[in-house]
Amino acid sequence: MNDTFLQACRGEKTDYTPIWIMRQAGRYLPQYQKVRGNVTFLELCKTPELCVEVTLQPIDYLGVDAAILFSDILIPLEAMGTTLEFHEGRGPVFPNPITNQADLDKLIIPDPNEHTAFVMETIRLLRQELQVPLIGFAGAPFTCATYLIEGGSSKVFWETKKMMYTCPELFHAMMDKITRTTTLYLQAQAKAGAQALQIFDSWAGVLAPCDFETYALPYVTQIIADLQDSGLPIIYFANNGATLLEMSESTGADVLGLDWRINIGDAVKRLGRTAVQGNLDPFSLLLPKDELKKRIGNIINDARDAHGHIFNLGHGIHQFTPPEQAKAAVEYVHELSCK
Ligand code: 1CP
Repeated sequence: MNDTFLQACRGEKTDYTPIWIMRQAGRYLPQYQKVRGNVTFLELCKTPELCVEVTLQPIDYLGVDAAILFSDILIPLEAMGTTLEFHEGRGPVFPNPITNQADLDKLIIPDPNEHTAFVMETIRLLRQELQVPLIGFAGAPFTCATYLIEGGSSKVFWETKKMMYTCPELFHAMMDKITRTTTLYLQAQAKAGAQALQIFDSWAGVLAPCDFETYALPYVTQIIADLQDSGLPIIYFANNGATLLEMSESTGADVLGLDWRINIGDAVKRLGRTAVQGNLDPFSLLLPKDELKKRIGNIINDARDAHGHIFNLGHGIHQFTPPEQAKAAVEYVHELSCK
């Protein structure tokens, strides 16, 4: 069993820097496209045998040091009683966005073992197959809320901020419901066999620091406090969150995910004993191999004083990335960090 990733999460010394790649199972891999050719994305997410297959694809091909459950942050939101659709080329759509208290009252706090049994089954099956640790995950409440309020992806988050500023009670009530759902969902993943848990706050960076503190931070902090009993390392990734670093650390997360907009060494200097994960720009995978290798070496060197470093991209791998560039990146991380 390779548990270098878990050692780094705990801030222990490792023989080399472990790496996994955000969104490592997905559209850039022809193996994934083949599976996806026969089913819709939601069918894939709800079929444990297929989820196992696509989770394992990058482990075998890339040689990464951790697996991440194949699912989506929107799955537990559908379990709350919303309608979720994926439109080809447009992404996720919630045709009935939450606009008022009556909409919110219709949402339930689902029993994860009943309403998302397929996720727990995928985790149990994966644990029988894997030789590397398995990361479970969920979206952070703020990021989840944006999809429910906007009715899908957004660029400016008009409806979300409108609700925050003009109907704060409704916004907070909604965050509370998502928070309770997320805590139960992650606790169930831990019980099913996940060995680390990552909370994705993909849109945290659209908030002013004072708004992050009021509208997002307390809910992530609550979830992490309620997960302490699981004993698992918790990774919090606030995308575009360089200005939110100290507040992100205050959540009590064991590891902070970093995007590429900050120098990883500067981030380490601002943190206490929290481990870091990141932070190569996903588009750097397009660089010629010698330049890619140099960048990877710089990140490893800049992170040398970290209390645990897990190499990763600063955000998800782009769907048109040549897979062999990702494979080369994994090899370079292992080679350059080997002590
Ligand atoms: O067409 C397809 O096959 C669907 C593409 C796809 C995939 C492969 C989506 C749609 N989700 C996923 C899987 C997924 N999503 C994983 C597991 C794969 C892995 O990491 O190996 C994970 C961890 C996620 C998490 C996720 N989903 C996030 C957080 C991470 C991030 O990238 O910021 C977010 C924001 C989503 C929402 C989502 N899922 C899919 C789309 C197109 C979107 C919308 C993104 C947006 O609003 O811009």
